Amino acid sequence: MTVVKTLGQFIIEKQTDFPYAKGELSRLLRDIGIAAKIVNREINKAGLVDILGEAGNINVQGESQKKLDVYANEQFISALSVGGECALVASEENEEVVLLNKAVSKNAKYVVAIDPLDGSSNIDVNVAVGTTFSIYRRKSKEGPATVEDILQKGTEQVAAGYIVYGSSTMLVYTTGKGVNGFTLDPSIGEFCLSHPNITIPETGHIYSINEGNYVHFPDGVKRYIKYCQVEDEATARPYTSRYIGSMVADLHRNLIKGGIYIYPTTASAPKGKLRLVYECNPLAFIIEQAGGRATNGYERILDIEVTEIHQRESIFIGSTKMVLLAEDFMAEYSPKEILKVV
Ligand code: AHM
Repeated sequence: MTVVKTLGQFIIEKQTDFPYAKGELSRLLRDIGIAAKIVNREINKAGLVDILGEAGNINVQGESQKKLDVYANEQFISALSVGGECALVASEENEEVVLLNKAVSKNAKYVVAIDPLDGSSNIDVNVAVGTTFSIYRRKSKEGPATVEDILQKGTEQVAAGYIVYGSSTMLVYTTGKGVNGFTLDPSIGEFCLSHPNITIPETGHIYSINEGNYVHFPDGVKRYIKYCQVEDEATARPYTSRYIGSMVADLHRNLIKGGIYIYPTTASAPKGKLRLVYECNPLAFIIEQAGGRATNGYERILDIEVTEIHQRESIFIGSTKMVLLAEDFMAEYSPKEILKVV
């Protein structure tokens, strides 16, 4: 008989990894899992938009349709609010941090950063999208939580994860003791452990970058891309180029198969496009826990000072050997001092 372990069972089992745990973090993770299932249900209906009505329209039940990223934001915030373990949320969808239901969360120890629906433009064309989240212990001990509570380096993350809504829906998370992946079984409505102890291959044959921006890339990145494209039997080059344009999906594939994902600085995004707090940091934590590496080409993502919630950063993330080599190209052709002067 096949033994199925659900996300809920797994979280409770793993609570013993933390001898003084009172179950708060477990409940928080469970709340995120619940919201993910609701969001997944709605994403699966996205193709029916012509039948059910576009976002902004009134649907057949007389309810107004919401854009999915707004819907996802509301679902995650409401699950965290009702759960009561989270004091404050920083979301891609909200300019300012959101203080949660004070009555429920007044003793809450945690704060959460989230991108509720990353790569949302892909929804219209039935391509995978994702959610990323980071959990921190709040810094203040009393009173209402403030933005300062979440302005913490990635190294301070207590847990982080992502959900990829793809050909199947998966939730992958870490609490700093390895990485585990759960696939949603729609027939029972549960995330089931499908990928225990995920490790990323030390090297791979996939590079993921939006090459349309090539002309604007730093020289180090241009040279690294050319390196990936050169024929060389010993290193199995040329590598394969794969870019979905949905960071979670690109990262998830590279995590399983081995590869590198790069979103460097460009002319239109001089500090990089992706957001440090709710995109780069959670994914960097996961990839490091899986044995990979995540930097901005020079320094470790998790060590970067956080000064504002929507801060942008460039990222080189994936299989350790590939990221290290890309960093060598950066050091040689785009040394940090030169970039600063430009
Ligand atoms: P979004 O928050 O507007 O969805 O942007 C984030 C996404 C990432 O998921 C993806 O990797 C990247 O932006 C793609 O950007 P580009 O279209 O510039 O390649």
